[in-house]
Amino acid sequence: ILRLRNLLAITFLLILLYIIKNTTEVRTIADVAKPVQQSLRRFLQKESDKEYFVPTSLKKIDWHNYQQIEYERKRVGIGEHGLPAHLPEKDSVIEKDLYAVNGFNGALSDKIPLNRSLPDIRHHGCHKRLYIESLPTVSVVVPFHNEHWSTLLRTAYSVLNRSPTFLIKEVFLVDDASTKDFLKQKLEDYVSQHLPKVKIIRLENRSGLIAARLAGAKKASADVLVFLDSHTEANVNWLPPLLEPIALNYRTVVCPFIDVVAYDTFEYRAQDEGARGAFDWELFYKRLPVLPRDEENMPEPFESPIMAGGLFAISRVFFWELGGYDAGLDIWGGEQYELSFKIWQCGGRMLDAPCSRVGHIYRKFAPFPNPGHGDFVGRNYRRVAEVWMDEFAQFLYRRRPHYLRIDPGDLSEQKALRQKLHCKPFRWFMTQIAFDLTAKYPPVEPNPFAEGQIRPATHLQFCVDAHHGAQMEPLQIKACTRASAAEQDFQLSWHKDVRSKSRNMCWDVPDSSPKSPILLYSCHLGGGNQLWRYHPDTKRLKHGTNDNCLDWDPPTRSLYIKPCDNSETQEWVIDSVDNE
Ligand code: UD2
Ligand code: MN
Repeated sequence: ILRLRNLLAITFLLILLYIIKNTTEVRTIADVAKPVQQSLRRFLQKESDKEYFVPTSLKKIDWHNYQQIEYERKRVGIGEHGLPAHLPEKDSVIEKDLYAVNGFNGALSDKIPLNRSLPDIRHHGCHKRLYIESLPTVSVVVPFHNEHWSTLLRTAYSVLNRSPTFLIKEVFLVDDASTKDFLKQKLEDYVSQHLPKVKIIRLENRSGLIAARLAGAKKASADVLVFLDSHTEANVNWLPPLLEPIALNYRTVVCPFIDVVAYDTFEYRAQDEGARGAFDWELFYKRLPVLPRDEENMPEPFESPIMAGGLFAISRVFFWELGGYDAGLDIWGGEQYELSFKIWQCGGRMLDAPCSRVGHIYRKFAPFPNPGHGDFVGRNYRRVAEVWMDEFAQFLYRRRPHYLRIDPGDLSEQKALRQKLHCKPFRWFMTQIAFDLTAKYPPVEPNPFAEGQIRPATHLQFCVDAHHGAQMEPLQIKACTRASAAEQDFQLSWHKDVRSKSRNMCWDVPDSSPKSPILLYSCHLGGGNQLWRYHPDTKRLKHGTNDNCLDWDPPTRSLYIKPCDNSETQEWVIDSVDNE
């Protein structure tokens, strides 16, 4: 009887487990991506053998819209001409609220006209530049997830107002399952009343920007696809410089210069005067200097290894020849590398066009929660590395060993595409296109010169401490502990900076006058304010090139730099120092 009872109990348990397993649905990233992958496959089969745009005339003309330029010149008001703006004190509550949901000043954006004027900050050579009169038509694709209504609409207005009307066939706003009321309920009405060329595409489930761009691109019918983020502003005469190189060679992809729309004041300004896109071996997007010969030819478009991701123009035919994006990429991240590698390795070319400028709001922080798809960025990077980066993938895995434990899903289609298009190896890309990348971002970093806790030689119980400080907060001296070891663990890296070992923060001294504090700032690898050198013989930690030394005041425990002298407070002990 006892045995029978046990048997029954076990059977019952097994049945129960079976029921539980089959009723709780576990959605993995792979499940989410599958429908997009299948529909893309069907689409690509239909899309093969389409013809690309060929210009019918190479005569060059002036494409500026002087009427629009004159109209904008006369405008006055808040945020006009891209000048910095501020809200009155009485709006501070709503300002805070909309900051928190957007990562930028949404309340201020609502006060700035949707068709505001922008400053013309192009290279002086752009004013006189002519472009061929026969240019391809454009479908603009703007993915968005819970974008703030006024920045989304300003994107559409800026495109329509600053482009030749007949070149813009359509503007797709692709809603990646937004939940905000305006976007869900009022957007259709608004655009059908005010912006007839704008069409809205809705994704059923939150699928990410890659799926959203693919959905827009599939509906597009013009010669060229122009992708934009949902918080951008196209500037004067931005379109012809993007289109001409594509008209002349359909395998050329062109990016505009990306300007900064300040997240707090909406000021419009340049981020720099141009750079070539690149990456480091954790796949953070980085920038390399413009080559001297390209500098001489400014504002001629110049080659760039990697696109920033959000803003570019590509022939629709070439985009689909390249298979579009890998539909297995989920939510956000990595698609800029996938497409850039594909473009270069599979017979295309990528340019930055200095005379095309588009402003973009770099958010202060990402306001969206992870949609519950796990480490989608890691998985995306893994997919891209496995398919395109060959033996160089190991340099990513060496820094992020846990990527090797992420299941990248099925890669057979991506690998088949690479074969079919006879794409070149990654080594070719690294030596011919991104040839100066490894000098600045070496795949294998030389060992740090010294590392560990850093203590004043006279008070070994104390340590320099980053105390979870944010950017621009000063470093402190605290009791050495095991508990906050990560905050006391530093590296004198081969970049000659002193960095926190657990996060990308460096010791920075923006002001070199005596007793200036040492601040935390993200490592920029550029020396200057972050340049440090340790001298084991004298125990001095020298900053910059002005003969300043790390120093402290034992009674108050404050930490600062001072001109180097013989005082004992300038002596520091570091756990482990490489003496070679
Ligand atoms: C940069 C790119 C961005 C993209 C990203 C990496 C620029 C200026 N921006 O980050 O275009 O390449 O790197 O993937 O080059 N979105 C969705 N669904 C989502 C998440 C985002 O539709 O689940 C939309 C979002 O509303 C925006 C666009 O995708 O329009 C890009 O997202 P972002 O602005 O958060 O990316 P960003 O600029 O930080
Ligand atoms: Mn963006």
